Amino acid sequence: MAQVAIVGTEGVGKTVLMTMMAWAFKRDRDGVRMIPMSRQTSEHVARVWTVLNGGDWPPSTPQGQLLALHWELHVDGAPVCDLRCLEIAGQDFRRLFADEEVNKLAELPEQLQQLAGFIQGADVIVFLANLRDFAGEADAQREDENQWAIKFAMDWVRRQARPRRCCLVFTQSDQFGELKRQCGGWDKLAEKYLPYVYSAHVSAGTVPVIAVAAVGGTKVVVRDGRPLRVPDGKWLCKGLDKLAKWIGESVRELKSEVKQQFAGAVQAALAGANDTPQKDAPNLSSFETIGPIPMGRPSQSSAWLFSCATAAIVILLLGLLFAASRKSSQQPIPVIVNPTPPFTKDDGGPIGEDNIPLDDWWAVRGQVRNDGANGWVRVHAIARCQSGETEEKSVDLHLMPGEKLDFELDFKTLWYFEKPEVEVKANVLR
Ligand SMILES: Nc1nc2c(ncn2[C@@H]2O[C@H](COP(=O)(O)OP(=O)(O)O)[C@@H](O)[C@H]2O)c(=O)[nH]1
Ligand SMILES: [Mg+2]
Repeated sequence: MAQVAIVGTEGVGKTVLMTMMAWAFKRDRDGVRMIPMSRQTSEHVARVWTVLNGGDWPPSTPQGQLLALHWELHVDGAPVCDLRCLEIAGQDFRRLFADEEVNKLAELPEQLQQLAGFIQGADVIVFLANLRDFAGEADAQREDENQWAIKFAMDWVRRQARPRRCCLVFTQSDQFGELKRQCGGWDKLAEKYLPYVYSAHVSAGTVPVIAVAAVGGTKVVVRDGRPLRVPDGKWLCKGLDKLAKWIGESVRELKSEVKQQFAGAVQAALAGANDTPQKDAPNLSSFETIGPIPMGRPSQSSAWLFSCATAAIVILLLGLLFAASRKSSQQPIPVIVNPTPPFTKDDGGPIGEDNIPLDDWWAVRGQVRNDGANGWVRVHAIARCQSGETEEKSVDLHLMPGEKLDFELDFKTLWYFEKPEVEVKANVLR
């Protein structure tokens, strides 16, 4: 079953959004339904709904606490995907992505590893953002950190080999109607307030922007002599259907993309065009429900040929499985593929003397493929200048069997003019 992850920093509105979605799609609504898959999930929704219905907001999740919510999303009567939301504290999300600690995961606490694994294992990732963290944030550094966390997380997700879908969801949109009108739409708001995310992911049309108002609207009440904005109890929620449908659509598109790739890989294997076709075959592990590859109906006269072809495919697949299982020991077996020679990278920073951008650095890119069991791998590179100066960089990656991930290691302190020699290795982390 395809996996969908819903993530965002603290206060973005995860608890309220998931509760309102679970409540809205508890029964079939326009063909969509969300079925809780754990007692913890249904209990959590009931508890939060009681608080919201009583005209209050749920308490925020304390740092260090990890509550996993899990539903099955059904569209038109059929299960489409597992929908999961981790009730994490946003500090963890920022630490992982804004501070780029995801690059050295093996050294991080269990909880952060779990969060990274959760996002890495998902096929569709919904990134939640509260515009207040961008349009209303007085602290420019915090605003930058919030934006960088989303931008870097999207980069990280989309850098990975298997096909994925991401979307950017503006939560609490009931509060930003006027701002949206002034800017001319949600995409324009993204362009204005999250320019890096917009330029890198939204403008090309690969990441759509969806706005949701989970509680629909709020009213101001006075409690203990202080004005307080609380749900107005009308539940004129907006955007929930759009988000649920986008998720369903994305999963369908991904399934057909994976099917096509898989059919292509089988064809290439049959044609003998590739000596090791299984290495490039897409990872089907998260799409168990895809079913057989459509091959068309054989005519009577071609039935024998069809049976032979089917038998050949079955034998081939069994052979590949057998070979894979023999290879797959208890450890990952990392293989570095396509390491590029170092090239200069310019982030568009200021220009210094001799017209050399001051923020240029050497970058080495490549891919690491796992020919063994599921596990952690450290990609390590040593760059050496002619002057003998060296610099070392590494990144830790979690790889599923057969998975290929891109990596990039940047060397910023080496002298710009001297192109370094770089040696790249990958080792298993225990
Ligand atoms: N106006 C409005 N406020 C919301 C909405 N959802 C959440 N909020 C506000 O955002 C706060 C944080 O929401 P919550 O779901 O607890 O965020 P989480 O930390 O991501 O789980 C709530 O206490 C509300 O004040 C919404 O749909 N509309
Ligand atoms: Mg919460």
